[in-house]
Amino acid sequence: MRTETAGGVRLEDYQPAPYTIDRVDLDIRLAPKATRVSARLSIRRSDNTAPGTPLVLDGDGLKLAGLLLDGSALTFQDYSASPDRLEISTPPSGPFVLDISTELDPDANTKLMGLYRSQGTYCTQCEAEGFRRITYFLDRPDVLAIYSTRIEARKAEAPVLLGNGNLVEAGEIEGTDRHFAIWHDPHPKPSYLFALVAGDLARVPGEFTTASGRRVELGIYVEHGNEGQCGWALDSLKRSMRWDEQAFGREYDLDVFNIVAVSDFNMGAMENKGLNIFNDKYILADPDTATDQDYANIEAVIAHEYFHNWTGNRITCRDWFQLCLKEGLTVFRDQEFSADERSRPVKRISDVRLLKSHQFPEDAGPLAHPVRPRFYQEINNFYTATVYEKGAEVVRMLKTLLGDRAFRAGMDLFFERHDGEATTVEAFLECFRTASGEDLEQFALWYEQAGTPTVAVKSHYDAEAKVFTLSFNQSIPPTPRQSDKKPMTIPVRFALVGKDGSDLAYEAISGAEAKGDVLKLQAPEHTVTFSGIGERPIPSLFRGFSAPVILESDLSEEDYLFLAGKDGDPFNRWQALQSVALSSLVTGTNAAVKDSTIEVDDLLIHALGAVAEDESLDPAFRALALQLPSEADIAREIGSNVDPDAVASARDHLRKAVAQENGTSFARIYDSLSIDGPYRPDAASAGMRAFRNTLLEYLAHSGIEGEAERVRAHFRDADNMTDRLAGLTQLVHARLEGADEALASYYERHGTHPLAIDKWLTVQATAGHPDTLDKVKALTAHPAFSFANPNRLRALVGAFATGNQTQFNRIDGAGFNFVADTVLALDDKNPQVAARLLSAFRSWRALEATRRILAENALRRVTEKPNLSRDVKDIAERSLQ
Ligand code: B3K
Ligand code: ZN
Repeated sequence: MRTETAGGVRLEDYQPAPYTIDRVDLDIRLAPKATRVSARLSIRRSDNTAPGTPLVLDGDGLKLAGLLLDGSALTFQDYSASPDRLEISTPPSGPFVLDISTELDPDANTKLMGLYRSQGTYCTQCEAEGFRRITYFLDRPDVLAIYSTRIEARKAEAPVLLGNGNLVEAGEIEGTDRHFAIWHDPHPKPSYLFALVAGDLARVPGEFTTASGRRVELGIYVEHGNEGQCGWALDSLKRSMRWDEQAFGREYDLDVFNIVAVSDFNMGAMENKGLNIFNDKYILADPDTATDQDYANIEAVIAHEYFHNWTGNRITCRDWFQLCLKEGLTVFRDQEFSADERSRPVKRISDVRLLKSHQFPEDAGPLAHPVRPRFYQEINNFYTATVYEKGAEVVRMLKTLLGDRAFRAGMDLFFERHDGEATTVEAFLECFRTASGEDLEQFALWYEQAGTPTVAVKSHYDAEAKVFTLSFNQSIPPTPRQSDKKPMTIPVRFALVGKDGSDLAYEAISGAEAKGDVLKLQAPEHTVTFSGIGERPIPSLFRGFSAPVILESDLSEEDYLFLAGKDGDPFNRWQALQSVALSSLVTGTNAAVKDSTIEVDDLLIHALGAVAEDESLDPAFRALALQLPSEADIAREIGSNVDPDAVASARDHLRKAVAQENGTSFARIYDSLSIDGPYRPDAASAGMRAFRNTLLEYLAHSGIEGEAERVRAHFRDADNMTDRLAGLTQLVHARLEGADEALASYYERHGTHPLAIDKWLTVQATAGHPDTLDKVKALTAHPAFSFANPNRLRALVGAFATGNQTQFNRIDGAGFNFVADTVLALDDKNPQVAARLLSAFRSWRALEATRRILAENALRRVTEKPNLSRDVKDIAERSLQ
């Protein structure tokens, strides 16, 4: 698949595989330093392949220990083998069997790709190209085979042996201390979905009966002692299984579904067929160590991986350019699941916040790429917010444009037509075209064009003619390798809001296609006219964030504040307040840059106070509405020449002003909020805590006498992690008296729980204080920190790089240098995690000149390392482009 000569892989070079592998029989004899993998591959020539065409299998760092073709040894002229490649020069023209033995050293595998050990447990990670680190293979997603896996290990070392599919046989090997298990997966799958786990693990059992009556045994496997932290994950799994039946008509298709939690994992989780492997962060939860956000994340990730069983596994990707076909779609599905399980508007706001904070900066910087890229150097660098989150937005827009029924019909057709296939974005869209009759040619540009479109809107009301006009203009900025952009199909869900807050009816509409409350923009400019409008309306546009665009509107602050109080769409109420806060924070930043007084906006301050007081609103919503745009949000809005210190000053200033002005009311509301009974992770209780903790943040930064004591008490009296962490964060970030003692007492309580330690590291790494970098450096030597563990590394260095705008972007460049040094030190050991860390530089060009030069120097220094990994090299070079 990889065309090394071209220096990367291109979509237009796609060719079907010259050979097909129908069956894979693996015999894996595990040993920590010398694992023997015997792979029997049943291979045949593809239809259009000329007889005698060489067979080239992928490898990555492999040691060949044996090779037979149809049972006979090959001579040296018949094959060539290197760690990265095995070529059979003239394979038989009919079907044949290749027996390949390789020898692996799982203990030495620090990349955590292929077969490795985590806390003594053998486990695998094969997506995207990890299977080639286990055996030579056509390691590409369009080669679908049926796998049988025999796993053998020392019984004492690995009493539990797990593989994909159903267990067919297990037993002891007489006269030895070893045992085995044979797993068979009847569903053809690509190699990236292969998995095995072997270790001394505890099993938390469950069961589920599918709609058609199949009884499925569920198992969650964790390290001994963690059994009590799996209840929420198991419950989330059962709810996901039911939801997929109800919402999409998708049933589970094996007799077992196992999940294993491991503590060393490069990402969140992996959807291997019938054997999901998870970062333990997305499994383990109890009230004392997990926050409400952790509970919500676990629910979402469990659902996401489970939903991949259909969108990803049964229907997979033809090639890695189609990654969004499984990822964007599956994110959309998990978002919908969480929305149904929780509050839909609150979920939507959270998702949009994530999109804006992660994907918008990516799309605006040097790493911008289309939802479906056309070129890559290293595919692992394309598991991005653009492929996942923007990919999900594209599916959501499809639903908005086609309507619920046609969307579901399109999905049904996709499952019906492509089950068992490795397919493409085009095939996916074709199902919706067939189901709806709509032409989706222009819509498909959402997959092709990178960059966030801007939609500028001007409104005009002619009272005499009773006509209201909206003029739309769309533009898409140039992005790397894409300078000219075509206009896109943009769905605008809208209403014209009258004085009393109701949606006004209109007699006729012209200037753009409209279906119900959705306008379809297709041209660079549209002048949309509404007739029969008896009063000047305030337009509420992009309700529910109906398209991932930047809206530039001519509404005044008063108009926005009106919408913040009256809009029938909760998302736009939130958005309206954010817009006002953002523009006020940009003005404040400009003042801070000039060292002049930062004026505060009284209207905004009162509006925030009113939201806090409004009991008709869901507390979870009030929490979100009260949270000011982040420093990164403000920086993005400013766009260029950003001074992160000025941004932070403006934000701190506004936060303090809001707190002081509303202090009495916030304190009263805080006191009135109490949650009776033991901790429960449901959305309503979590929303209440989020609201109370948001008020606490304001009070902590208010400087009002007595409030520091409130924060100390909040920390001290907390009976759950959500509140304890909120108290700790405010004590540390607001530098209140007692912060150090709180850090020490937290450590004493949670020092043996790695996931709780991660939170302790992150609180310290994200404090916007001048001594933070020194503290972070010192923490890298703390016994609880481990450079080799991705979770610890992300919690400390990752959080510093992405969650601490002022200190990562320090004016002396020390923040950049520290992160660059960490990337360099990590590069040989775990390039994937190193590359991800380096992408924290993605917005460096938007900084003011001094910082910009220092960031560029740090990036250049990274590129100079000899033998730099392909992963890091790709990110560094694209960042500098
Ligand atoms: N499919 C995996 C991600 C694999 C990342 C490989 N670098 C998890 C997920 O998206 O569900
Ligand atoms: Zn996924």
